[in-house]
Amino acid sequence: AWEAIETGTGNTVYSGTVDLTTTQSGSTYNLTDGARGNHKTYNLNRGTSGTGTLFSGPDDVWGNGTASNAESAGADAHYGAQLTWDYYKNVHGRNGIKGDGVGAYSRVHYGNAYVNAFWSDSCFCMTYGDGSGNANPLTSIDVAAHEMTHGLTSATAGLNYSGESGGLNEATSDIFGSTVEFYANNSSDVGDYLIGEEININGDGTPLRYMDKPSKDGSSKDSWYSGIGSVDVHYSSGPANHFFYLLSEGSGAKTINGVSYNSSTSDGLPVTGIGRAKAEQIWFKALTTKFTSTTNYAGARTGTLAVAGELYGTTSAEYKAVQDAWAGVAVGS
Ligand code: ASN
Ligand code: ZN
Ligand code: CA
Repeated sequence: AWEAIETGTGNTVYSGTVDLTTTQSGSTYNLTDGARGNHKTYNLNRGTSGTGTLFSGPDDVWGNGTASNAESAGADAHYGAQLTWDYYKNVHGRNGIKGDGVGAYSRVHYGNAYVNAFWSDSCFCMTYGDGSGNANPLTSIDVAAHEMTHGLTSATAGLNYSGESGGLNEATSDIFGSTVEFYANNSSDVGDYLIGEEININGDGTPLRYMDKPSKDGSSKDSWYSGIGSVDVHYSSGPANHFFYLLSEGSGAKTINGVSYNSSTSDGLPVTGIGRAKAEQIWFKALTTKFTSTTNYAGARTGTLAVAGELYGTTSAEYKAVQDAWAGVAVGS
């Protein structure tokens, strides 16, 4: 059968009605993104292995906006992968996770009431559970971008997933989870410095993580300390998430897209932000040209300062902001 790249309609759980890039094969439409390395979205239908079935059907409309329709979470996952691909291509000049234009794939409806999502290097794919009660699939934009970014980190710096490098790996996924959500600029799902605020994983509407003040989640660390390498990587990520917030937005109180933040520093000194657009360039370039599998917090400081020097010069406001933001999370020289 002949194949054509099409623009379908996704009625997502979290992002309203969106355009999805799909493929038409004969009289069948598939959730295969022909414009982005043929990234595919599969329905595991509660299975936990293999790929289940590729979402396909006689029309190019996917889901109905509620999680009770099996296609809806597929539409979210397809959209999140599409946005993340576009973000890396348009903002950072990277063509796909490995930079080779080849797509990965997504699997939704993993297991029964599975309350997590994950990236796997072995399948080069990301997987989403439906959440408890199957009401809140873990398919929001920030979660999708978080998981896909694990693939990027693996393909670049290769930050080991334990100790301080593990915290930096997790923070990289949160940082780009946030920046992709801002990039989406979707009216149903505006950007913020919160992770997982839409999936209601805590049951009380609170997010999984807060980048302006990581300790608000009850477990994450706001600042570096010797020994932080022995806490869970989802909590030792705190200082790097906090660094990224301070570098982007500066210290103090601020409201962005209706969300209020208040970020303080461990040294009590103010930080003047340089804006997210510069901060994300610095982190991406450090990740892809300076960080290695064993980079720790001190190394992240050295790497981001080196990049700030290359991009803006060592006497620039940007360079000073990188110094000040690291000092604000107790990572010193
Ligand atoms: N959602 C988690 C993550 O991406 C899954 C995990 O802990 N492996 O980090
Ligand atoms: Zn993660
Ligand atoms: Ca978010």
